[in-house]
Amino acid sequence: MPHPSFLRRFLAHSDHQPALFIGRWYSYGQLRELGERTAGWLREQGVVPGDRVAIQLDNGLDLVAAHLGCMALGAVRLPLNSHYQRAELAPILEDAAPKLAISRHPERFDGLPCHDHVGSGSPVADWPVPPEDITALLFTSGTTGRAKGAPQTFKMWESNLDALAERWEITPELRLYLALPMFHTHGLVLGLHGMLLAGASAVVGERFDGQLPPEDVTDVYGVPTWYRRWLPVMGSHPEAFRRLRLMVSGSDGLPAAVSDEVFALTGQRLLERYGMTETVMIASNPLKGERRAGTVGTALPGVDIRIEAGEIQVRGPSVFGGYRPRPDPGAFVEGWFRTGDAGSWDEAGYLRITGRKKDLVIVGGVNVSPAEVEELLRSVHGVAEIGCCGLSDADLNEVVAAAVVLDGSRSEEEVRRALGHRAQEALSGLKRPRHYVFVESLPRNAMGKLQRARIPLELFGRR
Ligand code: MCA
Ligand code: AMP
Repeated sequence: MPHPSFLRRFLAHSDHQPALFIGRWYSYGQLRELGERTAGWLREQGVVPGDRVAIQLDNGLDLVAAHLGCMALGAVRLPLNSHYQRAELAPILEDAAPKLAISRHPERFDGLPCHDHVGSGSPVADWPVPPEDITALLFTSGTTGRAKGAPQTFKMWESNLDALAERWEITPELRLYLALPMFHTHGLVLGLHGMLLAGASAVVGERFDGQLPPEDVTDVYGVPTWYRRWLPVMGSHPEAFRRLRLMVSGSDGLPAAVSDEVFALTGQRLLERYGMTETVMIASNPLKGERRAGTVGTALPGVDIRIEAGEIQVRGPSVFGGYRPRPDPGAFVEGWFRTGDAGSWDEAGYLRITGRKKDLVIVGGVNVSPAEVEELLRSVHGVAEIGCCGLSDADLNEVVAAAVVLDGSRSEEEVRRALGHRAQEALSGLKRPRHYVFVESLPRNAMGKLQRARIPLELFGRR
């Protein structure tokens, strides 16, 4: 079977070239062999091309092996946030129906065969085009509360990664510091696949630890929270950042003050870009031209952007084909994907993100659906109604806050404690409300629909 050029290009890099540092260096040849042996093991577990394989792992060799194994076999990766608890995983597993899971937490995967490590089998070196070219299914927080599956094709990724490579001048000489979790587009597609497609290399970090970036990296991809947390070490070790070729910020709005402080300390202007799981990257500031703080730059080559009634809409070869298995008829209008982000063009033709038309809270670069949090906390005894929103936060940009109406059966203190316990057991850390307020009623419109956008000012007295 012919390989799509995405796979062909990955397979063509010279065997001895360094690819990833994960405790030690792995060359491209070693990565391919790792993938082929993992594919053999997956086949022994009954996985066939087109089957979904759930991967709930932190950055590390097993995660990379699982991804490459699926590619070598033609299976579909189902990357899952490694922090997700059983209640957050259940609807995703129901929709994606994976054949098996790989996770250090088998107790989160009721009834599904779950392995806590990746195994090794006799090599399978097919690297086929997966059915419909779908190589991964990425679930993204829906505004409805239920995460939505966005199928990812090699074609989407290749066109987008080539556009980024052109805009950011990505060459095989580059070395990325890759500590973003490889279960989101940012770390998985731009980080891992962006480097492996270009024949470049990456030093994999298990997570962002606020320490200096490794000495031999040239590029860093991060979220605003990273750069904010890095400010003290930028002050004490500016040369460790000054020597970098490129520092990219994305996934969440970069406050101008952070951008300016980084610049003052290191002489580096963070390059901000904008993307979404459904579209991969949409717009970016330039590598060499003016990087305008407060904007996300201009459309990437091949991407069309329009602003309709204040909403950013996108089309082009890197935009996905629609949610699965639950299509959302409102996701596209006249062939344009509706991002739910509000935007405008500035005087230089750069895109500015001015707000969100969707009910979404972004915590440390991680999307949180307030509706999902409400759904998981509503059943706590003593709660009559609950409404969640985002409140600004000096570390994570935003955190989740909850306004609660009591039903009178328990005291405020008891309900507060019970909500804390429930959040601890049902929600991953960044989704847990950090602020609670107890109120008589929630803001609703004439139809009785909860108006989350009014909660911050009306019930917490701040944004
Ligand atoms: C940490 N926690 C999480 C996550 N990471 N919960 C859910 N999802 C996560 N990804 C938990 C911690 O375990 C902890 O829980 C609690 O949240 C907060 O602890 P904290 O110490 O502040 O967290 P941390 O471990 O330091 O991590 C914060 C972080 C990290 C450095 C901001 O989450 C991070 O690197 N985020 C980047 C996210 C990202 O890649 N976003 C891209 C998606 P406990 O209290 O139980 O210990 S958006 C995307 O892909 C689009 C396409 C785009 O434009 O890029
Ligand atoms: P996700 O669904 O996880 O792919 O997150 C996509 C969302 O992250 C977008 O719809 C935006 O709301 C937000 N986002 C990504 N990059 C930026 C950015 N540079 N500035 C502001 N918001 C961003």
